[in-house]
Amino acid sequence: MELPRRNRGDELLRPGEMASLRQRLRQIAPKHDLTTVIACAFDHRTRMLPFIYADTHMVPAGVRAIGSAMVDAGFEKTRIVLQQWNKHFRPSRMQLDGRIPDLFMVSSMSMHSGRAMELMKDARRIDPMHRPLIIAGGSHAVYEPHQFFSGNPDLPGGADVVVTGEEFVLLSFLEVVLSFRAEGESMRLAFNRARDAGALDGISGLVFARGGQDGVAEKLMDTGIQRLLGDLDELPHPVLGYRLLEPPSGAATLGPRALPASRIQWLSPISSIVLTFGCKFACPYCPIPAYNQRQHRMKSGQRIAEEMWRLNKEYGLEHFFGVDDNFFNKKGTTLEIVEALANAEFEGVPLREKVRWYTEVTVHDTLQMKEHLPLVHKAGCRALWLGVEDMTAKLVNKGQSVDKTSEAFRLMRANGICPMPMMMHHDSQPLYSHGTNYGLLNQINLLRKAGAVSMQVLMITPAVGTKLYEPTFTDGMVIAKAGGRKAEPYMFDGNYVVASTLPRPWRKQLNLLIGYLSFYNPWWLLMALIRHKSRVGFKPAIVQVFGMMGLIQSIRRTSGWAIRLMVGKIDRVNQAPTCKIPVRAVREGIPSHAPVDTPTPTPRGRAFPLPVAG
Ligand code: B12
Ligand code: SF4
Repeated sequence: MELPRRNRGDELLRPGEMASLRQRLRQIAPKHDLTTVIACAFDHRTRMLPFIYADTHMVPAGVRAIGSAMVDAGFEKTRIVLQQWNKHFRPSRMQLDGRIPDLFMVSSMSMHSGRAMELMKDARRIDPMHRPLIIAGGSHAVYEPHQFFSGNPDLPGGADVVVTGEEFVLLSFLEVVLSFRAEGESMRLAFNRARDAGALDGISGLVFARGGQDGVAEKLMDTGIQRLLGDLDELPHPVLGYRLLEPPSGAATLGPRALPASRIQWLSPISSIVLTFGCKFACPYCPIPAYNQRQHRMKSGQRIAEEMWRLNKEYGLEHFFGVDDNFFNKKGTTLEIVEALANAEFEGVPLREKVRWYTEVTVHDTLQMKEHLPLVHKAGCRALWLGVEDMTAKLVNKGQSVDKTSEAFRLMRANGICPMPMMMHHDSQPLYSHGTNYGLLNQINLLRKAGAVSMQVLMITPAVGTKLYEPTFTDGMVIAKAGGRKAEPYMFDGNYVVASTLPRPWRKQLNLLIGYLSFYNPWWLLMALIRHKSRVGFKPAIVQVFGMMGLIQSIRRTSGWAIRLMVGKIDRVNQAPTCKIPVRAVREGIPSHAPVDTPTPTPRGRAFPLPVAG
């Protein structure tokens, strides 16, 4: 089920709304002297191809954005802890500025949600008088906020409140809670009073518990879908978040100081950066268009240039990864940004001499931009990731075909931009097909010939927040257990075969590895070295080295699962995860974030199942 959309015309915040909220908070912040720890949940068992380097060498933009928003609003005493770098961090032992923090925030993707729950459980070991207010956010919170709560009195835990939106929702929440906070009072007590007074009901983008004892939710209140920030120039500056990082360590506690600016570029040589959000396509396995409520949101070219320049100047960052869903989505907007980047100059130095950037696009839109690719290169772009999925467009059609993909790749290479295809493997695709382009190896071969520099192959997996999510379960495809091993959340990352109608899907698991092996191997490393005089230079060779290292991890991590799929008993489920805790919308109607079949008490307390949407 996709996230519902707000009423037409009411999807976005009013211009200036975010800027004035930031301003108001700055006025009240000095009275409150809050300390905050923001943890990024990360499960190290997910470390393999195709994300093996980016997962730990690019500080996630989500926690940085929340950190930037806190500092910008005047709450300077904030620290960001990455489980990527601080595997043994224990919230129950954290101290910041000599005291237990007022706020403990956790950001998580769905596949890291097991770790996120452990972090919150550990934070709840702090004695109740001093325990911080626990706030969860990030993409898991957006789609399955109920999973951050417990309804089981024997296993209390989870968050006090879940933010299902972005910076604006968090800052609005803090503004209201602080307006209830008496001097010296804990944020948790202030939150309880604000919630019980109904003061949080008007903030769209929250889920919190009502009733029950601490850590055990009797029912959940859903305040609805957030309004999105349309003009991304109103966001706090990303330079602020980098100052808050906890240095990597094996300790359970926090260090006395944040990571010095001089070490940032060594630990996080790639910087993710928000440029645009949204995509005009509507692929049924993708939650992005619905999350963005079909809006295309952007920063101005000038703002992007200034951000890159400042991040480069303050931290030496040279490589930027745009977190775009489809950067070439709207030609006019794209041209405005790339022209600004190509022409930007600071302190007499052209920006393009200082920075390189990379992002995600589609084949269709790359061809629309073909005459502008020299400008895109001039602006500093050196690689583009493209969701090719299936070159024959049998799985999904977003304007790609063998000829169009090959043409787009050749044009990119000719302009010094590395094409980085992302493929999807599925039940009906064979490993190899005679005389057609349908097989996985056939397509990988075609992509390599067309100039692909890297290769990503993921197995199609049920993605929460999509039209295909529930049907994948009800069709009986989703594997709950194989050979006695449970398919845990961290395995729903596309690298494990966890959804298939085949009786023995181990072949699919093996196909993924064979696909990678056909692309990343010593032979193609040698070829890449021999051909280094092309416009993309040594980049393909460097990618081959990382690819082979990642492949070793992929083999190590997924072979055991392949064997279980081959010889073990496979148990499948035919119902999508539901929420046992009743969820209620603060206003009339169906709660926006409740999964299908969740009990939803009406304002009069009657329970009825949700209709299947989408
Ligand atoms: C960059 C990226 C990556 C990078 C991450 C590298 C890094 N270290 O940053 C790489 C390439 C490694 C990656 C890999 C994967 N990714 Co990815 N990725 C993205 C992408 C494109 C951008 C993320 C980002 O930085 N966004 C910008 C920031 C500012 O937004 P944000 O993270 O959403 O945070 C905002 C809010 O969520 C909120 N928020 C976030 N945290 C918190 C915390 C608190 C307390 C609060 C209050 C609010 C809050 O406020 C933030 C500011 O607005 C998103 C899609 C997207 N456009 O967001 C997908 C996305 C995060 N990826 C996704 C997935 C599924 C994956 C993979 C499993 C691959 C796959 N099958 O697609 C792997 C997992 C790898 C791993 N081991 O972790 C999904 C996650 C879905 C989910 N339910 O969790 C997303 C959302 C794409 C999608 N399908 O919708 N990914
Ligand atoms: S083109 Fe990419 S971002 Fe757009 S809907 Fe399809 S998968 Fe999602």
